[in-house]
Amino acid sequence: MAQLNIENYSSHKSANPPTYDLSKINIGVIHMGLSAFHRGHQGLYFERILRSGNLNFGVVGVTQRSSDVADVMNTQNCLYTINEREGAGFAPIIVGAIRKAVFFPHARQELLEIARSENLKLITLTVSEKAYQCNPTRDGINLSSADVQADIADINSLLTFPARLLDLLFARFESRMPGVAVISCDNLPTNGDITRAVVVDLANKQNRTSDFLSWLKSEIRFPNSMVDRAVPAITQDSIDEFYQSYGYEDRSLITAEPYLEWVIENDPVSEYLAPVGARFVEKVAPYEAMKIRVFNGAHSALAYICQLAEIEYVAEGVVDPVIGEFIKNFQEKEAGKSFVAPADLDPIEYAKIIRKRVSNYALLHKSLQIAMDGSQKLPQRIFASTNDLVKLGLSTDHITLVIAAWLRFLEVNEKVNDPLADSLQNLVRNPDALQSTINTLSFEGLATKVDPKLFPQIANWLAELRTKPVKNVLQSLKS
Ligand code: CS2
Repeated sequence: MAQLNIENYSSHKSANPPTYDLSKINIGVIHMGLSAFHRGHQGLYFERILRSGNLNFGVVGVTQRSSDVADVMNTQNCLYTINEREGAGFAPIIVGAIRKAVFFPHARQELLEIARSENLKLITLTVSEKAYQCNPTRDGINLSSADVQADIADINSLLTFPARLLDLLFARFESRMPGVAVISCDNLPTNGDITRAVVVDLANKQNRTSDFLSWLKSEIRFPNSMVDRAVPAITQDSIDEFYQSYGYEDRSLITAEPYLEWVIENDPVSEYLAPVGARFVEKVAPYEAMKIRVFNGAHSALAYICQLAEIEYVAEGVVDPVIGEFIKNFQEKEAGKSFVAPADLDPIEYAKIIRKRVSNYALLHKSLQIAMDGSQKLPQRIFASTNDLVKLGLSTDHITLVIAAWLRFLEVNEKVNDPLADSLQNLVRNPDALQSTINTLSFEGLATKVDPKLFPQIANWLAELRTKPVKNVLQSLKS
């Protein structure tokens, strides 16, 4: 099988290859967390800038916990394809924007050089919700390989992403280069403010000089941002299917929905990103609330319900009459009413578009993938809305059932992919549904606590889910 690489990419005309000169690209962006989401989302914005003729927006993608993704990308000179899929349609584009893919502990010196360079404009992040909790023993990596021995003293103090980010920013400070924007692209409300807080907090803990601290506060911008595009994990079947149609193998293939959105708080980088489709606004918070509560909240709700109903893909769940109706009511009657919507958007219309997007079966978005890391996602996707509904005196019938579905998911699965899985699964496995609810939802590791007034309602749903098929429980709500 011919694998995509620098020698052959331009011959794959039907996959829309770059026509700019790859050798002339300068690195202008450091991206931490080389996820599929980054490649399918921000990677496309940077590609559009390059295609518009500005070759100063090459990206160095940094992996954090293992070199795996970088290794695969390096077997194809970091070229990869984004294949937009809807129905039977394929719309590929070969992306050249990522010019380097490296593993932080192996490439620290090179990254420090880039951090000091004049052309650096932006540091972007997709490090996932849990990374902002900064637990070095959990997020760290095992550094025993010989090639990092020389750097080991420094690297040992550089296990978390804030420590690494601070390391890069300090190099920039020392080189007296102008500040840059650091843009978090993780699904967290006020993601920019949180990033600033963890970095400044760490700088204080490390007793950094007051000069550096004031430079950090005045020169480094942390605009909040809202990102949107479904980019599921790729499967070998999709890679094979793509090969059959396009005649080359892409081991770094990305399948994505056609929808693409990036809303960023006003920042000088709008000069480059606005012309390629990013939206700049004064306040991101209302857009973020809408996206996280009405889209991601529904996504998580579907994920747990599908898991309990043994439905593999969320697209199958959302078109099921019983589950689809439940999700619609969850969005329209509860999640969509829990916050003040952006002035230019109607939550009901928005929710309808989301259900349509989620029903895109060609994405093969697995309910199990979305169900992972629930303890890191539900606080902002579900618990915050729940508490706001209580404050507003509105119905919580659907949202409490979603919380119970998560508890049941934790309870019945032997292995759950979640940093708090061990503790939570231990707590939830209590025959008394109320005790199980109280113990699990009061666990100290959860960033937001659900209002205890709702524990009996959640426990009732949990008791129902313990004895009846999930769809029967959803139906009982309807009648
Ligand atoms: C999903 C998101 O995996 C998940 O938790 O809810 O990745 C979702 O697909 C994106 O946020 C859509 O923008």
